[in-house]
Amino acid sequence: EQGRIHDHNPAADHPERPVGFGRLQRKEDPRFIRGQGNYLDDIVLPGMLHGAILRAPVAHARIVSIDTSEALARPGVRAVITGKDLEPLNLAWIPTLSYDVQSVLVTDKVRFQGQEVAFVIADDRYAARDALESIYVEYDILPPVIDARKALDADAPLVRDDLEGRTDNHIVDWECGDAGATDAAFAKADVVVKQEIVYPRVHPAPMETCGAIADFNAVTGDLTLYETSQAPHAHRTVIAMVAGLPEHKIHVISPDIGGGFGNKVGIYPGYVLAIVGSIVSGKPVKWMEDRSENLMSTSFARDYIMQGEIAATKDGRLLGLRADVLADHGAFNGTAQPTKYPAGFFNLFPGSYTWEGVYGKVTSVYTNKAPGGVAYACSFRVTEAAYFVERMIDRLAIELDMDPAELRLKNFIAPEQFPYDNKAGFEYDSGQYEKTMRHAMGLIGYDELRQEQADKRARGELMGIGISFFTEGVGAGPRKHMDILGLGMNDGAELRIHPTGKAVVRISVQSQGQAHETTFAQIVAEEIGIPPEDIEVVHGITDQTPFGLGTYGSRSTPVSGGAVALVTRKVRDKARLIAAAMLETRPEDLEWEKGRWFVKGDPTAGKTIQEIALAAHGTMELPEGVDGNLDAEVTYDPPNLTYPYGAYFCVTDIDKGTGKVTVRRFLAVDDCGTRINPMVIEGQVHGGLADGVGMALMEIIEFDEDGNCLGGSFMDYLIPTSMEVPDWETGFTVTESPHHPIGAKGIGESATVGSPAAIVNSVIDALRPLGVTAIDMPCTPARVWEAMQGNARPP
Ligand code: MCN
Ligand code: CUN
Repeated sequence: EQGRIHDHNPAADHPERPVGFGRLQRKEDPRFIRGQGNYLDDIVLPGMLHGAILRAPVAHARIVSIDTSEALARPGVRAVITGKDLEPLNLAWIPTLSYDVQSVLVTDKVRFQGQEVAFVIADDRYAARDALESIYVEYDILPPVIDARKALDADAPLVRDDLEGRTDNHIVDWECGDAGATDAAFAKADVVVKQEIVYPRVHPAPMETCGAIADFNAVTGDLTLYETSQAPHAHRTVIAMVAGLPEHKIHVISPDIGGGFGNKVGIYPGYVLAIVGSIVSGKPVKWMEDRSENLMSTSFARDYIMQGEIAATKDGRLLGLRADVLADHGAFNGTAQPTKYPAGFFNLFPGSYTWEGVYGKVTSVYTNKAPGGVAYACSFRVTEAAYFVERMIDRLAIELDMDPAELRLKNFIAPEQFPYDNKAGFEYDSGQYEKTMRHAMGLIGYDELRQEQADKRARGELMGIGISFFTEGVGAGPRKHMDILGLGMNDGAELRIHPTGKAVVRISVQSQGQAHETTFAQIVAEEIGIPPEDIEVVHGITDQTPFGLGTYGSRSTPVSGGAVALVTRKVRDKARLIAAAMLETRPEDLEWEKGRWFVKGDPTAGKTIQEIALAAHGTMELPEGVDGNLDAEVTYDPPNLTYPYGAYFCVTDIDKGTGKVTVRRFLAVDDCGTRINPMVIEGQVHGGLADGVGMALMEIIEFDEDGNCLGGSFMDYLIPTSMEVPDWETGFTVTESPHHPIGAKGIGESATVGSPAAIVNSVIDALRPLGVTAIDMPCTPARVWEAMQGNARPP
């Protein structure tokens, strides 16, 4: 029911041994903490060979020649494959997830540093890697396009001369909102502020890099493909289409995954090369990238240059918001989002507020950099949208000389306005923004912090308080609007209760660390009363699970979670018919309590789900229309996205001498509707907050003017450790999704979406006494120090 809120529900939060929702310990942890996980590189198949990829050392160059003869002659080397070898197989180029094509191995010219040039197959990893040094490639170096701002210049080099008829680096223009209504809103305004906001290129950098093992059986025609994949079913379909192999002969297995964060959604050249390698060698072939390969060539995130304009009355009523974005997609348009959303869900840029008019425009371009753009816990670009609007609100607060919390409180969408049309094409399902905001302000002690800050400022110390109040849209999606490569974004679920009352639920999504084996068992347990220990969750193996689109965009709970709740209810309904026959009564006369059906008015006359399961497989005469066994399957098509949100507060201290930023406190109050496992939710939030500190203060994938990647190792691409993050403070409110079967919304990306703006707003707030009104990420000591000298970019 809309509007139910419980700030804290200890009974649901800390039951001793939860039968359904609650703080259940993760089922997967015993194997992980004992080192018994089974990751891709743990898998060894008999006779397996190893592949290694030769990568381009330059960003833009025509290939003159490739000499592989010395490499082929080396001991242990079985084959060396180049683009020319792939051309007759029609595999030199493959489709991207955005209806572009990407190169598997270069045939014409290199388009980014680190691009795949040749593939060596050898008896072991060392032989394969060593042989790369014996391949001689002659490059004719071309001037690259590195700065997206120059990509559309008339004299810019053409990145994609392979595409017929193409004369420039423009990919697509996209818009949302109402330009006319926005102009009218701006015309009324007392105050208009412009601000450029850059969300730099960052990388998901999962702990486990990407890899694949292909095992092609030439006799049966079966291809077994082990791969680091967030979407095994979608990968199988795409591979069937690309490789021309029959889909039922392809068996994708996604084993334990050591973090995905959107990095494992796409299909990388290495996966295709492992398949080709297995077909040509007749042996299983493993390919596993190293850290630099991962950072330099696989899906990056963001790279949005955003021009913002915000309009308001002088007493702080928001009127209009404009966003004009230049998006750098790299050399191939490989962004992974629903087809109709080429800028992802940037439609969320109006945020949590009411406006008279909003207008957003995104132009994407090709550059000589690695492809990607949609990754790193982004909720399909809501990261960029939320960062944009939350920075703009703070920028306006500075102009109005108004408290940023007060400005937000004044303009929130009110609870009774839901479902709310955000004027940019999305309909928010539910929210109680003011309630959540005030809860967070109480938890952090907002007024006391402002007092402390005033005292410190009087002493010349730099302390900042930053706020971000974000709204996400997760759970793609309704199939009528949302597909990837034509595949509707729905998910299946199958539930089988065995004669002894133990259950197996099969799902189409794939955990990369989110604890699906625990939480999906909890959904079944909540709905049918079997303890979660007795419920096995099967995922990641296409042969054993129903079709569905996989895990990204925090869609597992909103979509697959809905499927699991509904399939369990279907089994429960079947159990009711069987129970009625067992109790010699009518199904309408039965009532459900967690775990059993009993006769209304006679609680002693009942059958547990375990008793019913046994009977369903037994010799009793089943009621008319009921078949034997206790199982069901569904496919769930969600009616809308779910819209989780949160109020985040960050307190920073800045060292005046060095510009070093210390995050002293961080509070995240999240609302993800019904909470399945509060411990897992907190884990998701803690991880996402650490991501936020990384992006706000340390992480960036930069390039020099020749296109050399300056972030290709963990020496240069800095990720936060326990030293850089505070002890997280969390809180929550619960506003159920009115359309989700259990009222749950996603949580997996909320903290990454919400936290960067809170941190950067806090840094700017700390630097206010020095006249600073803006700074771009990452707020490294050097950048902060420059801003302190009055050199912040933009001024
Ligand atoms: N959950 C819950 N109650 C809710 C919502 C979610 O208990 N109301 C639980 C779920 O049951 C699930 C977990 O929280 O166990 C995350 O659920 P959900 O929000 O549905 O997100 P997904 O499972 O679809 O995970 C995807 C999301 C994405 S897109 C990125 S990116 C990211 C993230 O998850 N990558 C991760 N968190 C990650 N966490 C780990 N450890 N590793 C990654 O690669
Ligand atoms: Cu955008 S990263 Mo997650 O959706 O896999």
